[in-house]
Amino acid sequence: MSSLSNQEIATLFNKVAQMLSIRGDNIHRVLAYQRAAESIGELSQSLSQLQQEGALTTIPHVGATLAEKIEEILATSKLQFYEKLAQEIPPTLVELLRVEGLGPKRVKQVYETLGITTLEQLAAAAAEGKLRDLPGMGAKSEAKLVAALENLKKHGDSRTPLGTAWPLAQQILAQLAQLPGVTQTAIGGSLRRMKETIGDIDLLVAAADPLPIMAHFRSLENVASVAAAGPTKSRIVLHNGLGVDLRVLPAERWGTLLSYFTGSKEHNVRLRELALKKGYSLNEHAFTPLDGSPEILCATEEALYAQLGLPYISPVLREDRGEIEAGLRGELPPLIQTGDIQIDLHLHTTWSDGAKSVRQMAEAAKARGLKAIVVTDHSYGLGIANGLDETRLWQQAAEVRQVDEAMGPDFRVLHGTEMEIKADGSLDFPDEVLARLDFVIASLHVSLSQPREQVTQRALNAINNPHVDMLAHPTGRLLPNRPGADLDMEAVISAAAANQTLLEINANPNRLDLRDSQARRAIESGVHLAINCDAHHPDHFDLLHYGVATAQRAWATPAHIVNTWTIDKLLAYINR
Ligand code: DGT
Ligand code: CA
Ligand code: CA
Ligand code: ZN
Repeated sequence: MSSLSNQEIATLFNKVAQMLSIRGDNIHRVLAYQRAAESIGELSQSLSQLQQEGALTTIPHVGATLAEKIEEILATSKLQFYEKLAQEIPPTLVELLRVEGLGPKRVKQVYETLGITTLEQLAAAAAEGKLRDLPGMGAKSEAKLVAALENLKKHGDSRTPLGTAWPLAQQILAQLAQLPGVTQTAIGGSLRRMKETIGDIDLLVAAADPLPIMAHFRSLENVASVAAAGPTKSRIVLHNGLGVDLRVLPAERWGTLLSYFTGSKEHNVRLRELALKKGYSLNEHAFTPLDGSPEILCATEEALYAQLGLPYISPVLREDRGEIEAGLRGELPPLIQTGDIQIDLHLHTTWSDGAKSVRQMAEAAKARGLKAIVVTDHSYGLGIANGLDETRLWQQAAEVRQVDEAMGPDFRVLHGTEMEIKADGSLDFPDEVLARLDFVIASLHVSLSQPREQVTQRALNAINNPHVDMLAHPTGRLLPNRPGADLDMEAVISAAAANQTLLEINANPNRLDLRDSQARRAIESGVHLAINCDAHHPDHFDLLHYGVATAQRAWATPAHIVNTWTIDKLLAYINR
């Protein structure tokens, strides 16, 4: 069975770093764990593979000591050092560091003086006015803390990003699929609906005898604890804190099982209402006629929907946002599919903060069946990303033309920029530079917390510039907890519609920006959308499906998404 993933080990190291900082350890020791966590998070190879090659110490910021710790984790799924540290510094204290303005010293203070170990206890103490009398506090800082706690509660719940949960679920499902007696497996819940964040993973299995499957599930290697163990339902908690529910029913009930546990709750309520109107009660087991005649089993979801007089409704639409009505009218949209995507308009190379050359990125895109890309490295305003000034921009243009030639007639490589919208609302390049590029992206990366009016005006400045073709990841949010700019999205959407400026659905699962609801508004307002991977590494092209799913949740059809067009059609649309 599998050992902890790179991501889980990186998370553990980060946790250790934060616990050390609360304990008051030397900053270098804290940073050592933090930097190692960062490098591990960016590895493209698995740690166990590196270990087998004896190459753990080739990881940046991983020396002999940390390599030993990684080996221990890989072998035992545990870290003694962490277990010991946890007896001194309760791991839940790390949660307190998420409160804005609360540093490690203060966390230690509230723990040592008031015995506070959780966010809830902290909120209660603040509400009771117990914090203002601590040395260095006061009524004013207490009030600030209350506000920060409320903000965290609103935006920072503990949901897991889609991109984290998806591979984990696939991995567990693949193991269950191999068990004897298993005839069907599926992901259910919000994960099957491809919501941007996931409360827990729901897994569904069809098998005549659930017991051995349940037993195997509860003994999977990455299980931290078993929260429930029933005859047809179990719940485990993984080491990263994510809960996983498993339900097992016989194959002849697969359709009702899958439908029920795919949800959403709201969609299910509507299905049950429809069923009642037709004289049945509906649950995960079957349709049960109210007149006492025998139950009706559905082996497929298609059969279930047909029983209700509905066409099959894709899981991504099951949110009770009009899909039932559209289904009854026969007007469900023909949703965009990943295979419809032909071009990617937003990616990075070693010219700025990307990992690979123009040529390597082009080859990677071509290998995935794309027909064209636009190279859009950062502009100089984003100094930390090694953004390009004009001189380097035109040097890069020459290289891009060369690679375009070299790739042959069936693959096009165009030259653009991802240009900073500066804090004062001005753009990084003058119009005459922009006019000479094939494609111009404008992005907000800095000063995202400006007041709504100010930050919206910055976005509008870019959209209203005739040389700007697309606004990338419009709000700049990062999932699950960084909310992004407080944009007046209606104003942004109307300006984009008026100027024929594209808005992006950034496919990176940490972004998914525009989000589904905003993308749907944009489509309804006549804005064309682009789905791009914002690839900084060839692997990132594989994130496309997250962006496509978000577009599907926005009811997007191929006609709404410019990446389904040929590059010539796109260039004509943006007047180049
Ligand atoms: P999540 O986990 O918060 O991201 O969202 P879901 O949708 O995965 O919700 P979850 O895990 O609580 O339940 C999975 C599905 O099971 C849910 O989408 C619909 C179904 N379900 C759960 N509880 C209820 C319920 O009380 N009523 C109905 N109708 N369906 C339920
Ligand atoms: Ca769930
Ligand atoms: Ca669940
Ligand atoms: Zn980018």
